[in-house]
Amino acid sequence: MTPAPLVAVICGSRSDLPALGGCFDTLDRYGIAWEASVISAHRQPAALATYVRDAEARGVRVFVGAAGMAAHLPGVLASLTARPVIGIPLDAGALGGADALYSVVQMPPGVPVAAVAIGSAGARNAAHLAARILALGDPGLAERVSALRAELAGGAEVRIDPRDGPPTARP
Ligand code: AIR
Repeated sequence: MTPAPLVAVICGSRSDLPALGGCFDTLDRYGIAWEASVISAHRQPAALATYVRDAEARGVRVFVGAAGMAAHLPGVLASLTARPVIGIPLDAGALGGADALYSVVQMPPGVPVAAVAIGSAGARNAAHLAARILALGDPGLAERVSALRAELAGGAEVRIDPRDGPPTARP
């Protein structure tokens, strides 16, 4: 039997999915069960509310919302649940993601969204942050978080020739 998802990733459009690959890969790397959905806060508000209620009942602990343009999806998620919400602003329009960043980060007091960076870097960090939240109640996952931090800490390259080779891949 597949484990019940602990993280729900929701994006506003199928056009957002290419930016989110790193989020799914990173959740897999931690061994965190996740599910993904495409539900626009503006186009399908009623479906979003129904989905959140159902996901909570199924045991989802952390919600990740990703959207571009006027990216209200993470904020609306935070209005629908008391569980942690991480918002990924995406570059989907003329403003290069700054529009989405402001929409995600400028939440009113009492309705928090943890905003990460614009685009694929933020998508990866959303997964890392979800892992750290879940690790508070999961010693095995806490070990995996520590192991990845140790891997990063060991990656310093001292006295390199900057003209040598391509940059190394980041987690
Ligand atoms: N979006 C969809 N509903 C509300 C918003 N803000 C976002 C999507 C996508 C962008 O609008 O998250 O980044 C363009 O969506 P589409 O479907 O036109 O490609």
